[in-house]
Amino acid sequence: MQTFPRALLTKLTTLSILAGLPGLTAGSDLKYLLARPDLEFKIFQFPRDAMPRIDGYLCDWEIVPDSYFYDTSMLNDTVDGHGTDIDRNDLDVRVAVGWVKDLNRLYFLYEAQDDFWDFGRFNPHGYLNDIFEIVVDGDLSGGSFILNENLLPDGSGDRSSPEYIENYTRFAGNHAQNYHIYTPPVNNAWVLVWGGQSWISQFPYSNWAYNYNFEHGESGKLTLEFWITPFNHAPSAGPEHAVESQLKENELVGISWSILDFDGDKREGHYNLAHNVLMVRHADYLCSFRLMPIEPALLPKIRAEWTYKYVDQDRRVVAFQDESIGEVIAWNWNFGDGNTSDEQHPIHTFAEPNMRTVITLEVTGLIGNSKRTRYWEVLLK
Ligand SMILES: [Ca+2]
Ligand SMILES: [Ca+2]
Ligand SMILES: [Ca+2]
Repeated sequence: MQTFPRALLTKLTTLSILAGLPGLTAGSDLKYLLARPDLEFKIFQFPRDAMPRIDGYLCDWEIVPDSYFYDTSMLNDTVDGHGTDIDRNDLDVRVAVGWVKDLNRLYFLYEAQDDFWDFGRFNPHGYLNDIFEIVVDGDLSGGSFILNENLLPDGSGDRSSPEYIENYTRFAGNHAQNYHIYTPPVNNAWVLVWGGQSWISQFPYSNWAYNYNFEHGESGKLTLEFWITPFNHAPSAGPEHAVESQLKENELVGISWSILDFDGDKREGHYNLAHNVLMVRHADYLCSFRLMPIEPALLPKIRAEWTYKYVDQDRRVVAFQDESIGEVIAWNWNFGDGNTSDEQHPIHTFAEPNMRTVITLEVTGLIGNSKRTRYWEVLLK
């Protein structure tokens, strides 16, 4: 495998975004640039007719198999010294990530049992809350995305310096995004976006709902359901200047989460999935998550589907693409002009102009047939 220096790779990614090229913008299996390269995590694909409703109720996650849930055993406290020896009476969590094909959204389910829910006030550390923090790098660009005071050109570490503010405003969170999610928010926003693009926490770029029944200081179980939109470029200038990450089936995105458990006046733990807390500021330390196809059990046994593209609309040459679901053993296309084809993906030239074509694909599988006709869609000049 050819390896690129990280800086070059980031530059190549930027260039391919600018050029509108596929390849490095998404879909590369660059796992060697990520944390825990021995593991691949899965993102569940919801069928379109079973998208989660963001209401805090989890009935729509019941179709998600257990293999998509990542629990406390996947975490490591690399900050407060617990390592992987996590007391589940102190904190016990379960997380799943989902997506819907052709929507650039990542859905999250977060369930947590905490012995002391800390929220709605400032504690002596200056932190607000129990926090569920996620970082998403939709195109695996990698690289530092939150500027640290130690990385300032002048090394001053002064967060009020013009250089720091300029760098932070221009670059923090642009090519990977960090969400500090308050679990739960009470008198504050639902999330602190760590960077200049707070607009990504607003609808229609995200949406969220909680379900819990406890007060500050009590124990209990919290459920949080939300989605976010990943961006290859999310500038502080606003969404009209942004570039969404295009989520594609079977491709990888970088994700990690960390959980900051405050129990009263002290932090009990700072657990993270990447097993490296650099994940909170640097996208080289995220885990690889694959955008999975729909689970076969959720698909119809057989369903005819097809799309088309004009090869040459003036010459009436049309390419047909079979997108049927299920195990198909035979295709039968009827082009409505007296011609048929038994190819899977035929290219057909129509002899006559026709604004009212009626085209049918019938597929045959081992367990039955399915037919899909489209009326007046393929326009022949
Ligand atoms: Ca729901
Ligand atoms: Ca706790
Ligand atoms: Ca807590």
